[in-house]
Amino acid sequence: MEILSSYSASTIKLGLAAAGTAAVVVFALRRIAKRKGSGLRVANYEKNMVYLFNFPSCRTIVSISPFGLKLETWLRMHQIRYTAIRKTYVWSRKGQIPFVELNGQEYNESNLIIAELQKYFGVDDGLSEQEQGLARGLEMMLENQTVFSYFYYRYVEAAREFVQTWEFSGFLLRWVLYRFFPPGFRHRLKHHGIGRNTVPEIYSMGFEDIRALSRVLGSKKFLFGERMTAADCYAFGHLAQILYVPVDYPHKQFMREQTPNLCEYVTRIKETLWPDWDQLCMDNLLGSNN
Ligand SMILES: N[C@@H](CCC(=O)N[C@@H](CS)C(=O)NCC(=O)O)C(=O)O
Repeated sequence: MEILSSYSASTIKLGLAAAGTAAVVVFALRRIAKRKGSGLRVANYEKNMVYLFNFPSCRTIVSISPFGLKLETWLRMHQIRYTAIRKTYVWSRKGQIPFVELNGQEYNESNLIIAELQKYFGVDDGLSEQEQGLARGLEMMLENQTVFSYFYYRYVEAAREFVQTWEFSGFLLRWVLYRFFPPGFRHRLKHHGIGRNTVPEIYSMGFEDIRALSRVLGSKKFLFGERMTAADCYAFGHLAQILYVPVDYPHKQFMREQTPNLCEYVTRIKETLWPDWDQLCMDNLLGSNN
């Protein structure tokens, strides 16, 4: 009897210690996640070089951030000189990635960065006013709804599978993250609004967005014809997450079955602008420039 009670007492102590440690780790992670950058990261910058801060790569995709991938694709499309700094936890002043530094100044929020760089480097997509309106609508659809539809899968339903692809993070961090992501994202998506729907509804909203994009593309080479524009970079940033992150998003199957034109389009953009894709994935796999 005595042995039994001392056994259960030590089990309780062990349980409390484990719960305490987990609480401390989660608290520390939340602090890291919320840490905002201060001051410049690149002191000896080269004039007119864009320093892009992004996540490290995983085995099959250059960036697991759709926003970072979009921005880097846009820089490549305009052949703007940039240096990618693929670090795990470096945040902008607003507490997010991606962000850039240019000539000693930080620019953050990917769409605002593109607008600033468009002005600074004098590049323009040459779209008509009507096309600009459509491009804006597609951008808002992708970044305010589609993204949360497929994020629901990777951060809530398949968090464990998704976090396994983060080879740039240590085992312990991945273990904590896959437990932390589902409740964290459920909460976030509930406040966004999409998370109040049933799971099939959340996915079907994403599918309908993808179908709309496929209809706009039709049989054209790019969304607005023969020439790539910023809208193609937005689309690529998100669709590449669905096709190349090795988790079984229902959106992946939807794209393969229902929107083959979009699958070919993603391959076309990757082959045109990212000939070094596989090499970059391997080079940065372990966050080698962390
Ligand atoms: N609207 C932002 C979204 C950026 C974003 O959500 N970045 C994620 C990584 S993919 C992030 O920094 N998350 C940390 C956070 O939101 O606290 C943009 O386009 O730059």
